[in-house]
Amino acid sequence: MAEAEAELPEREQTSSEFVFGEIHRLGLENNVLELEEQGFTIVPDALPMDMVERMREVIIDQVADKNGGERPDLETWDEGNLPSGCYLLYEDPIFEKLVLNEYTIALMQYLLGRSMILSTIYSHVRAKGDASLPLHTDQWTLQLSNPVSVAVANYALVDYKRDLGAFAAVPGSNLMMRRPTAPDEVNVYKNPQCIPLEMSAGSVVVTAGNTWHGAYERKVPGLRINAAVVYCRSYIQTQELIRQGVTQEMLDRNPPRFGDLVGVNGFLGFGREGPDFKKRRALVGRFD
Ligand SMILES: O=C(O)CCC(=O)C(=O)O
Ligand SMILES: [Fe+2]
Repeated sequence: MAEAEAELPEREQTSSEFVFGEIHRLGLENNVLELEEQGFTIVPDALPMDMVERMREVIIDQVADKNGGERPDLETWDEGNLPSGCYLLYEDPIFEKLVLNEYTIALMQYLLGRSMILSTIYSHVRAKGDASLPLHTDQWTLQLSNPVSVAVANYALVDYKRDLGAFAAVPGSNLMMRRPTAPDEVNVYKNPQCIPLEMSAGSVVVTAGNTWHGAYERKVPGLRINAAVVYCRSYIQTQELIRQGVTQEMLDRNPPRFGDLVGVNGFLGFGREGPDFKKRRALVGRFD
């Protein structure tokens, strides 16, 4: 008996075994329920503080560069109107680590399947005087769907409180399967169902692509900075030119999963050398 068992070839894990294996390993079962019921979920303290501080510095450096050299102070800036941080994967290797955050990856794989790819690492930088961010859904280029094809992990890089510019969301809006349109639906202050998601710096809120979300105004001096990491299914056009910028050095210093996430291990997108059929994987179920 034991011998016969030993001869059985090891079966490859199915995608749902892979996805739920990670959810159970990290104890994220309640987060999955929240994603289904309210369309978003928070993982407190998903990042160490030294990483938060470093990312803030890199983002503020880029903002200063785009702002004619004037560097906004994290604690005191109150003029509003700052540029966003963009293409951050290529700004500093710390963002490579961010892309691989295991809590976010586990929850994103649940939403988007294991073949998901990175779409953008963006930073919304707001200060006193800036308007609130209207409620919207992130599945921009595709009709809303369930399961979704786009989702965002929004890392708080400063503490989120309502009047500090907290992330805003409408719990359960993911189940409505429509985008907000009426002016009172879209405005975070006027929509009675909209709530602030308050959390400390280093926490992440993962939001499905059909959930209504935005952000409150910052009413006190200082910057409100996040890192918004969007992932999508591999057939969606990425927001930033992620795959195009990847270097061998980046692949060498990261685990193999990084290559999958930045889209270099896909079957399509070949040049003169032709397709590598070994990379072809069927996308059949929602967790593939
Ligand atoms: O500024 C925010 O936190 C909201 C940003 C947002 O809409 C997103 O990350 O998709
Ligand atoms: Fe968004």
